[in-house]
Amino acid sequence: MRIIAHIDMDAFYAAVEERYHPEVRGRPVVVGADPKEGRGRGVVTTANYLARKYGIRSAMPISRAWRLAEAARARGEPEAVFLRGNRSLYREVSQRIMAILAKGADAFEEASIDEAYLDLSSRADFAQAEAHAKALKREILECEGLTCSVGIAPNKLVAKIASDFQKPDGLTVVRPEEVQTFLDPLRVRVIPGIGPKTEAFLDAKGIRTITELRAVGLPRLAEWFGRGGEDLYRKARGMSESLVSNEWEPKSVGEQETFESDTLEASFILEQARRLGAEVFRRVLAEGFRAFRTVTVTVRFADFVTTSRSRTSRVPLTSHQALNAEALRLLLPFLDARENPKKKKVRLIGVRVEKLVREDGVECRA
Ligand code: TTP
Ligand code: MG
Repeated sequence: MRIIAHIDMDAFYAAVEERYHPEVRGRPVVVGADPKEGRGRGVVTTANYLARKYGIRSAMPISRAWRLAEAARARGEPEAVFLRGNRSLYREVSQRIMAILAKGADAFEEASIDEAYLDLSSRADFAQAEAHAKALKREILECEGLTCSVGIAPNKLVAKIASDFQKPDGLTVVRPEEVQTFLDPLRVRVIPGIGPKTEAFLDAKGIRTITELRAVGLPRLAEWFGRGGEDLYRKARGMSESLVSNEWEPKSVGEQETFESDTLEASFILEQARRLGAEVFRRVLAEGFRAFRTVTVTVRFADFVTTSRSRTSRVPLTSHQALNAEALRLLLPFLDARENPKKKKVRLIGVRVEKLVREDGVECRA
């Protein structure tokens, strides 16, 4: 029998800000773009739980978050603090947390800056695994002053759903015989891989809970989702064999920027692309890689239509000049008739690299 834990930090960036800036502690905190008194562009990166009470959420336009905060203030509720964020600090704190989590696990997988999977199968039973998780939560609170939520289950899929079940500061244990009763009443959206589009599609068919999803036969799911149908069929039953892998590598490094105003001025856009490229390359090196093979450029137009173009080189690219050359080559068609015949203005650009190559020359899984 396998015992897997999934740990996810609570309101991670906002919680780190509260920890390092006592003056914002206890107030609603929003990390993201500059709100500029409601005229700001860009989005919310994360918000603490007090700010979430105002309806503020990750990925929401910062201008909307500002209006929600203003409305709360008008009702006499505490004023929200808007912060730009400090990624290198979050990365540092994350590395210390990962070191705590990795200790004593049979296998460890860093799944993102604030989440990890642990294989605890060598523990005698779920009660032992739960005791281990409680000790980890205590250590993270004592050493870093931060809370997290943990799910413990027979596999990664159910552990991830369980860690989200009682946030913040939660601990949810789902034993093998409890998996189906745990999942059944939940909304289909909790299943990793079901995003807003799939949720809306299923909703239109009257399928809202996992119980309802489980009532749909495999042929019908295959008809709707092709190869993904079988995956969904298994997920609805809490089935997943994927391993906790300590060979995890970040698959991509990227940066994006929303401009102050929409523009089609080539010199400005290319300069921003160079700046993003330099930052991406700096992070590639900082994360222990020496090269990459794929460069992707994303362009969001003023009407929010968003397009990406990628190119993969046969040989590893090892300099920021090479990154810039690729990025500019991919970007230029968006500035003229080739990819932008209507001369739409650009709202945002992004630069990302993938197929990263480690210092020791091993190429990471894409
Ligand atoms: P999450 O774990 O999704 O969110 P969270 O930790 O802020 O809140 P929760 O308590 O619900 O887990 O993401 C972790 C961090 O990653 C988050 O603090 C900010 C960052 N992040 C982004 O940079 N972009 C995004 O789109 C999201 C969702 C998160
Ligand atoms: Mg989190």
